[in-house]
Amino acid sequence: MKKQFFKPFTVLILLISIVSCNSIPEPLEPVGPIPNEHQLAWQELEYYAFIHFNMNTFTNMEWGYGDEKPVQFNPTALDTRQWARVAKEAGMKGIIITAKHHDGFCLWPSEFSEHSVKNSPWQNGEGDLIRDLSEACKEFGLKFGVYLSPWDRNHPDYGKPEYISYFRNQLRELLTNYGEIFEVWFDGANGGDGYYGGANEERRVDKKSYYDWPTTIKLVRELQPQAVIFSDAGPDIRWVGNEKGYANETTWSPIYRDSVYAGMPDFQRFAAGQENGTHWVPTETDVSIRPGWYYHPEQDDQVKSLSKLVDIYYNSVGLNSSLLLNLPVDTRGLVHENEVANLNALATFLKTTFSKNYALKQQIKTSSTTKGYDVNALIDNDLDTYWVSETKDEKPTIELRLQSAEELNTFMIQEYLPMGQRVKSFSFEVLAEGEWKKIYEGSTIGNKRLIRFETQKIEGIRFSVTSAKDRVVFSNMGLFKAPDLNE
Ligand code: FUL
Repeated sequence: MKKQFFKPFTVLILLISIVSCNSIPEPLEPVGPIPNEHQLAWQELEYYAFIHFNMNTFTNMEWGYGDEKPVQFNPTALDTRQWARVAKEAGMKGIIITAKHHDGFCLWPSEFSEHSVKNSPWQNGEGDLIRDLSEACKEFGLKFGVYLSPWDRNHPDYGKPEYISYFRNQLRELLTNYGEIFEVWFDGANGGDGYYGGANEERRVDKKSYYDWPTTIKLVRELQPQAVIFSDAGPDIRWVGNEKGYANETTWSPIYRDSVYAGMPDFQRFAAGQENGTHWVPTETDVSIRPGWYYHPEQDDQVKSLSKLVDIYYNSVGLNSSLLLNLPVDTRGLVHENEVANLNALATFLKTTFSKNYALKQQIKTSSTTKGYDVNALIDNDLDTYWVSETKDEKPTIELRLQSAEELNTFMIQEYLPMGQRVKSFSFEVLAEGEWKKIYEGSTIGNKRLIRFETQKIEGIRFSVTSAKDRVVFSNMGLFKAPDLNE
């Protein structure tokens, strides 16, 4: 009998599998620690508001001693909807409010304290600012977060174990009664002199052991599992290491960590993160729009200018961080007009800049591509699709040519975070009048890297990774034209 090696059907199957084999993406393993789903969702927010408004607003202080009287809290025209509207129009994605600062005064009628709005003249003691603001945020489609100071200069038990139960009871109230919370903010400043129920003394605590942070963190997880927790070293997001609005040129999201507590003294080593860190804990850049965190009338003309705010934006959001911009609400209970003007100017600047991505639909080529991935994923404005270089390509390069030369000044690139942070160094060039010019050499990328350059007519760009932990995985790339900052 004659043997028939290839039946027509078998040939067809073979052909189909050869063709489809090329489009099945090669499996990819993450490198190092990676963000969890809540950190990933947080990462996309990028820009949101801090509001410092509390007893200090009325005493014209930054750190109240704790001996203030609830009667002093008396805003004349408090309107949390105005705060939310301002934040929304500014392009911010949420608001974090100082529910209790170091002086211990509570913006909600806590069952566990008399030192709260319930004993103030505001709304005859019937008000609940946390409720009002959480509702305003919901109405304006903003996320809502709370700052609860671990230090309490008013409470008689501060420094004793009893205070920790009080602190957790308060946290439970905040995380139970006001809907979904996106971020819980624990300040590192704690321990020192204070009123402490009339003791008027110095109380130092062991920041690491006194608060028993693991139990408190567990409580947050139980009540608001989607919330990210901020402190100097996380657990979920970490301090950028300064209050000026500037992240490090090198910013690794991974850090080495063997413990977590608010007020860790060695936070400086976390500012840049560590290439081979063990935990994914990205930075958050907190900065006030005025010199103070709280409102002081004498600072009315010191609201940061548009160009300063733009600089801060590029050096936080554009350096693998998120921008938590503080608005000191005034004694009326409103975001001051001077803030509103500059916030709106920033919103217009950002909208004008980023609404048109000149890289879309342009010709793009790369030095290599892992089988099954498409370079066009870089210019599809979709965070969930990504391009992968080949392992053997140690210096992957992306080159983009514009159909016609354009006057541009801004470049953007994003790593695909679910696969970990990989890039260690890169260089960026532009093609102008037929010549390649090196514009910038940098280190890490992470969630987003923004590069500004002098406005010039360019024909294309080249982005080269000069070292990486493994093959690189990018989700998006952009070319933009920012308006001139003539101030
Ligand atoms: C610091 C605090 O001591 C300031 O008063 C402010 O709340 C700032 C955001 O964090 O550590």
